Amino acid sequence: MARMAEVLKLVYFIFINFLLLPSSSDGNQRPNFIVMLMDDMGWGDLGVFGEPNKETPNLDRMATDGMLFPDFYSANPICSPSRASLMSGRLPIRNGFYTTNVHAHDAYTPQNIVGGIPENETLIPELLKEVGYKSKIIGKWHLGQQPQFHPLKHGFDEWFGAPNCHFGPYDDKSTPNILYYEEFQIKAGYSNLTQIYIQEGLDFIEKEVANGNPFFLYWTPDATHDPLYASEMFRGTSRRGLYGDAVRELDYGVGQILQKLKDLHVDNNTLVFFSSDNGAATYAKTAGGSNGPFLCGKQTTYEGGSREPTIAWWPGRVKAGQVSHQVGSLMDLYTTMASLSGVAVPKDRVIDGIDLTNVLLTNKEEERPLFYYRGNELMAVRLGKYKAHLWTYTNPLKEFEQGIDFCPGQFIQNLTTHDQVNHTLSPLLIHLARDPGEKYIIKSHTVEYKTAMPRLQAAVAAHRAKLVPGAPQLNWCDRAVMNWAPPGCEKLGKCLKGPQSKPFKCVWPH
Ligand SMILES: *[C@@H]1O[C@H](CO)[C@@H](O)[C@H](O)[C@H]1NC(C)=O
Ligand SMILES: *[C@@H]1O[C@H](CO)[C@@H](O)[C@H](O)[C@H]1NC(C)=O
Ligand SMILES: *[C@@H]1O[C@H](CO)[C@@H](O)[C@H](O)[C@H]1NC(C)=O
Ligand SMILES: *[C@@H]1O[C@H](CO)[C@@H](O)[C@H](O)[C@H]1NC(C)=O
Ligand SMILES: CC(=O)N[C@H]1CO[C@H](CO)[C@@H](O)[C@@H]1O
Repeated sequence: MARMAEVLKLVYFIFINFLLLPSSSDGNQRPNFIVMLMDDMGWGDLGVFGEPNKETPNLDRMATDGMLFPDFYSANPICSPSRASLMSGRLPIRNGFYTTNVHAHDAYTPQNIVGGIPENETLIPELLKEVGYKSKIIGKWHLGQQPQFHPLKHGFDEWFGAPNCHFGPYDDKSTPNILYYEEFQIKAGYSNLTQIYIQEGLDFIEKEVANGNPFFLYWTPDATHDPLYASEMFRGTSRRGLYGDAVRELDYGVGQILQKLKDLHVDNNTLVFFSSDNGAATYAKTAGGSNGPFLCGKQTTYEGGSREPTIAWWPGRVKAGQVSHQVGSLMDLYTTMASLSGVAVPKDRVIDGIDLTNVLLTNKEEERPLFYYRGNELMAVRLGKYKAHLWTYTNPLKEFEQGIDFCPGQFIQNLTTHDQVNHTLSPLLIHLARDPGEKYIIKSHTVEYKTAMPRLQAAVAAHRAKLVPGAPQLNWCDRAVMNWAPPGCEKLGKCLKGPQSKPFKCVWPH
């Protein structure tokens, strides 16, 4: 029976592709987009970036067949602000994904967060919809817990996944469950969720190709975020333990999706980006990922916080085997997808993403400043090969003494400070090409410093002069907004009664 269905499916798709083939090879057709965004995966987790166990054959091949970006960043070293920036093309300080409760502290959208993505931010699926795209998000959203912030209210046609993180414990008493994680349980590191996310992705691609729609798939599984998980097929297969099992399963998923595009003959018309939302969670020690040669990890504005393992793949358009040292940002995907699909980005606001079309098609580089924010503070800036630290800060000493270490095995005098140190008057200068690990601070009396620093400071001044911070979305929490009675709970008979509304200022410990 199942075999029969498979055969019919195959016949159907051969037929459909026969019909579609002439238009698929027409270069003027709007390309499909797939953004594969991993969760807490580090720059150093891919074989192609030097991970010594070499367990990512599909990603390594994707890089060989496409363009590798060693100098690519997320807009923030933590999940929700990073994701909000990818979707809106704007820094968190503009789209509101930051807190003013504490100076320079990280904030995100836990289940009790009141705020979320503002109604007037125009997200990439909303832009693409104007020119006929169908969009689907599979996996983690993290742009707000309350229903008005959910993906279907912000341009996506379909959503399979959760509004939030999958860490519990969810007992339906102090913390209600997140619907999907109740249905698809993670038990002691075992879950079929990545397999389900892969299948959802393949089904969506098949459906939209059959319908002849240009599509945008935002594929964002979370198996590499604590609590880690992998399915039976992958458990125990990595030399690295459970984290490696999760990476191997995701790598397998990437291979499945790219193969599906080839089988449907839409590979030449589909731009696929692979990246991650922030640096690896170094505080998880050997249960987390690797940031390769970079300093510290997630939560920080050292390179390990936001350098991402990034690959672009577009057979026939992006030439195989290239490396681009373009200083790129996940926010650039917004502008690039808009440009390639022929839709204008909003003109009434600052868009921080730049158009990477020329980078992709001709491997040209464009100089641009990159701003590293932590919460409400601009901590560092990169321009060309130089980075200036305006502030240094890892995490509070008290927290560190309890064993939470964002920079395990790494201590750099004056740079990895537990106090927030303001270096704005004489920023700490690093040459990132000679010194990717940020080990050697260039002395302020040198000619090199005196030559490089004014350009970095001019970039900061220009940025600050135009900056109008958005209203902070991550200041207020309230247990009443938690997932007690999410949309659709009536149908499942799973609505819970939540507590009375009692807003309080969220506590952000670092
Ligand atoms: C959205 O509205 C808020 C509140 O009126 C305003 O501060 C912000 O600038 C607006 N954002 C955009 C992108 O128009
Ligand atoms: C995953 O799927 C397999 C095969 O269908 C099943 O045997 C197993 O119980 C599932 N595991 C979990 C954790 O749901
Ligand atoms: C895709 O592009 C490559 C390289 O230009 C070419 O060899 C191949 O035939 C193209 N495939 C299709 C299905 O158009
Ligand atoms: C950091 O130092 C600069 C230069 O002295 C100063 O203008 C700024 O107010 C300081 N920032 C804070 C938050 O103290
Ligand atoms: C530039 C800077 O902050 N330098 C400091 C580095 O750390 C030493 C030792 O604590 C201080 O003496 C320097 O002033």
